[in-house]
Amino acid sequence: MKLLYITAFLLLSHAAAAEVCKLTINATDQMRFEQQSLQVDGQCTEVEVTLHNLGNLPANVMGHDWVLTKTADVTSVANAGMEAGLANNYQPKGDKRIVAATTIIGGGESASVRFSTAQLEAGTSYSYFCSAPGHYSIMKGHFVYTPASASAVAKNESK
Ligand SMILES: [Cu+2]
Repeated sequence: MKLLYITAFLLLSHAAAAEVCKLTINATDQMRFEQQSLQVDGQCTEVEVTLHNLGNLPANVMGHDWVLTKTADVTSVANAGMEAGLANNYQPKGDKRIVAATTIIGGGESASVRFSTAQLEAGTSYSYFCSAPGHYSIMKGHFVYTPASASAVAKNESK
C-alpha cells in the first residue's frame, strides 16, 4: 500500500515538472536568420533557444543575437540597443520589454537562453530579432506561442 502511494506521488510530480522545449535558430554572415518563425505550444512551460552563428566573421563585424519582445516593441528596443553598444550586446540594460535574449556571438559560436512561457500573454504578437545595428529590419521573425487552452476554447466555440 505504501509502495502504491509513493508511485502515485512520483507520477504526479512528474506531470507537474517543467517541460523544456528546445528550439534552434541559425544566423549567417549574409545577415539572415535561417528560420522565419518559431512556434511553441502550451505544453512547454519553459523554452530553451539556441542560436548558432554559422558565419566566419567576428562578433564586432557580423555578430548576432536573438532577442524576444512583443512585436510592437521590436523597433524601439532595437533602437535603444544600438546605443547600448556591443559591450552590452546591443541590448538596453534591464529593459523589461525584453522577454529573453542571448548574447551577441561571432561566427562559429553558439549561445542559449532559457525562459518561462508563464510571462507570455495569450493573444499578444511576439517577434524575435537580432539587435546588432541595422540587422533587425532583415533579421526578424514571428514567435508564435499557442497556450494549451486556446485550442480548447476554439473547439467549444465551434460546437
Ligand atoms: Cu545580426
